[in-house]
Amino acid sequence: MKVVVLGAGESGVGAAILGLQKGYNVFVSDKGAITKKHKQVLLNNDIPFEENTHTTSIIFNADVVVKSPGIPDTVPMILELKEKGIKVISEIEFAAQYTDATIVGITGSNGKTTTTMLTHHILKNEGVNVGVAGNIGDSFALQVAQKKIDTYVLELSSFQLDGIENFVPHIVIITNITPDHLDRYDNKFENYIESKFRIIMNQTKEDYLIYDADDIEIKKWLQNNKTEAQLLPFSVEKKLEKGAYLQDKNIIIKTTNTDEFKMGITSLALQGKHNVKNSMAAAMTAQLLKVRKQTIRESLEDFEGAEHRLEHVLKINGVQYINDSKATNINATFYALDSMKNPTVWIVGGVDKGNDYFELMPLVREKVKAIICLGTDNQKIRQTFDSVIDLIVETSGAEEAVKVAYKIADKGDVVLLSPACASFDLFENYEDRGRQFKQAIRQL
Ligand code: UMA
Repeated sequence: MKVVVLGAGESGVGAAILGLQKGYNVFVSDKGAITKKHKQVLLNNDIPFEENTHTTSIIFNADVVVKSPGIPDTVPMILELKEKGIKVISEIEFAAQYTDATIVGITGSNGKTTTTMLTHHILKNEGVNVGVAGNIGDSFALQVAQKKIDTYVLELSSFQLDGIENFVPHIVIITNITPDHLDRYDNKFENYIESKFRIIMNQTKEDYLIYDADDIEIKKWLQNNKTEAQLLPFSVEKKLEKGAYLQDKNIIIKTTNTDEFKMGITSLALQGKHNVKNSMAAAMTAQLLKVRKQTIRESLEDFEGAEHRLEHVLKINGVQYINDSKATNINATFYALDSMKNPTVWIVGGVDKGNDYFELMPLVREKVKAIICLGTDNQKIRQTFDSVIDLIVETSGAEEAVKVAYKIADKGDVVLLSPACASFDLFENYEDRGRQFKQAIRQL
């Protein structure tokens, strides 16, 4: 069977290695230049590839095409492949065929990395042979090729879900749904919502859907659509018969009619309303996987948090520097600004995915003393906030942004990098942006 892998990044190279291992005739095609690291892996494994072009005569000859998530479904070549009846799947779909591990699939617009890492942390502490993959770290395919894992916790983006067919997680968590990546969804929020819900499309009554019962979009979708999965909602607003809720500053979890787990929210390692929800979802997953209550409790207490997500970097001259580079949409930045307790120098900008910055206006008025733009096109940010923020500075690199912030911030202030945008104009990815930001702070 001929497998063509489109894109030679993290997921493409992983899929190629797995394809090779399964005895397929693999060819990798990348429209851009392949990084040195990934090229070396392809060369070491004798996997044929091309870069800076997509040769259609080879690609259209494939039995199946594994598409990297960064390639939109709307590019002409993908449309043509589909027209020709050639199967185009995601690396997640491809890899899932070759593992019988129990899958926990986590999606949502925000909080999915934290919830994924927290769930992994609990399972690991219990001694489960657990792996973490998806929209995070080493690709799922690479791990399926190289390791024998019993349970995978997968963070799944809408791009990865767009290319699934038979993939079915035993437990799904949908953290929340707010507008994101609309540029890839014809600027239609409903298309993005449908994409997220693909995660449950193959679930049966043996499976579970854990979701935010306070989220209007999730509730609406569930009212209008059918799912076979057993529903386990979580809420910080109301008491629930089954699922997780808050009562007198305690999380109460009832995954069955007879069993109850209770834990005070003040002892949670991750504070804040959204993190209470993330903790509820992770704890319910652990309960379903028969983790002992003591392990769940201890793990929720000692978890150290995700890099680039409201990460406290350093305090210099009484100014706290916070790295929230993972905030690539308005909603994530909303959480970040909302949790600021001190005057904030806000570093924002990058590749805008259809942002409406006005949603942040009340928080910006209340908390932000200066804005530092970190992007190549900052016009929309300037236009939105010019009338309420006196000081808006444009910068074109992490080091410059940090130096400007250092000059502006006074003792007691916070410097917050929470871009609300993707990073691809100035950086390799959000991790690169976060690391460059941290390095610049350490050099102050
Ligand atoms: N490319 C083509 N043809 C095209 C367009 C791109 O060949 O028409 C090539 C590029 O030249 C590049 C390669 O495709 O070499 C990159 O593929 P990719 O963008 O899918 O990146 P990967 O390195 O495979 O990383 C992907 C995810 N990236 C995206 O979804 C954009 C990573 O998520 C994920 O960690 C990785 O797979 C793991 O398998 C990152 C991300 O930014 C963290 N995700 C988005 C987000 O969180 O908002 C969804």
